[in-house]
Amino acid sequence: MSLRQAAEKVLLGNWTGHSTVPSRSLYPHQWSWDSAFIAIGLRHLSPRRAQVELESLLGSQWSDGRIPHISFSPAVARDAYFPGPDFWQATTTGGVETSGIIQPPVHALAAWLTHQADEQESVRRGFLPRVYPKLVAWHTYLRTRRDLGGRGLVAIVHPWESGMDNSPAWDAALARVTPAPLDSFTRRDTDHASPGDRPTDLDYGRYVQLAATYRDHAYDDATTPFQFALEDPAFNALLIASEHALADIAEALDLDPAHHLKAADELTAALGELFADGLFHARDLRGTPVTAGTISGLIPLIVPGLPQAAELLTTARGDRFGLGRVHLVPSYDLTGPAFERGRYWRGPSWFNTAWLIHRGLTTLGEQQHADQLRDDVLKLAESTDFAEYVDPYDGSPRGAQTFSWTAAVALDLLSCT
Ligand code: 2M8
Repeated sequence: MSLRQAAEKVLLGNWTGHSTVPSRSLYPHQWSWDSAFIAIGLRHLSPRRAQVELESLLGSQWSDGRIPHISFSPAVARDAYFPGPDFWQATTTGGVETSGIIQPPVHALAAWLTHQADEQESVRRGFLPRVYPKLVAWHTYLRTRRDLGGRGLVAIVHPWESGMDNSPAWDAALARVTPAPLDSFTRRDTDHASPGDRPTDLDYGRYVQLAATYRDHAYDDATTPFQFALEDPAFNALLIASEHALADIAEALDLDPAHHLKAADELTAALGELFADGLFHARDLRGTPVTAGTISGLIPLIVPGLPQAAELLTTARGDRFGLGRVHLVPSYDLTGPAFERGRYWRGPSWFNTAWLIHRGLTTLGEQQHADQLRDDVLKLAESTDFAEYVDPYDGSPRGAQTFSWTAAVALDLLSCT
């Protein structure tokens, strides 16, 4: 079977009829940023399905504009994943059970790429006119309700909102949180993945505590006493890339793109304040400066016209991230004190972040680095049976296998020859 056929098989196997689960075992519902990456790959298999994937996710959007990080499937046992719907207690006006937190805004970018895959089919189905207002409402939620620092950047209020749950960048902020008692919940993730690769019980207790506090304040951003509030470089960089995509969508709809370009410029200027010593760093709105260097700090490479791009590229190629010398791009500084080659977001390399860095390198005209990264993604997707993530030193598989976004980004990069 060719790599293309194998990747398609994974996406077909994880398709539920209107959306795709990240993994049948570990993550049996629809995840927000996973769906965006999945659509980017799915558009090569079926542009129509890619549209349906994004539209089904937007079907779980809240009336305040937020896109929740999980949209729960009623067909799956309520306790198959923890925290499940009974924990979050959040149901949309349309009756969809969801979580209450969010994930990085890759959606407008995914919608624009999906449209471009088959413009005729997109126009015939009225795809852009339907999704554009919802994507605008999503960005408006982020830029108004989530500018908790008042500096024009979006803040995350839970490590899960970054998509990089266990990153060392959150360690100091998390240490301030009193964990929920370990006997008050039952983890499900360690039934499916090696406990040594996953967050510790102590960290899980803190995740549960932060989510419960938000829930107990009805997910109200104005009144919740957020113990954890940080401006994350990747989250904001993805919002900028998505504002550029909204400008493209607006133009395709004969609307004025100017306010999206203005938003992108304002966010890019504000993001610049997070740059120090060759890398972007998260800003802790409740604590001291974050010094941990993570892949999040490199992801601004995807921002068109980024003033710091050349310095960032030097950091990516240096010893801390070893671009071209280790597998993909490690999630955390290889020389950092918290580095662990196998543990969740504390060192191993992910395929979705490699796709983002590849896009940045391509835009910058760094074709040799981009091609090398692409070849590594394709080789590892095949050798690991589409692993969730890999050891950056030997490329061995970690976490779940037949993982959807791994198949999706491989399918997308296969088409960039
Ligand atoms: C991981 O996050 C979930 C919580 O959302 C978990 O650990 O249970 C992260 O890798 C996240 O980025 C991803 O979206 C999710 C599903 O693939 O799994």
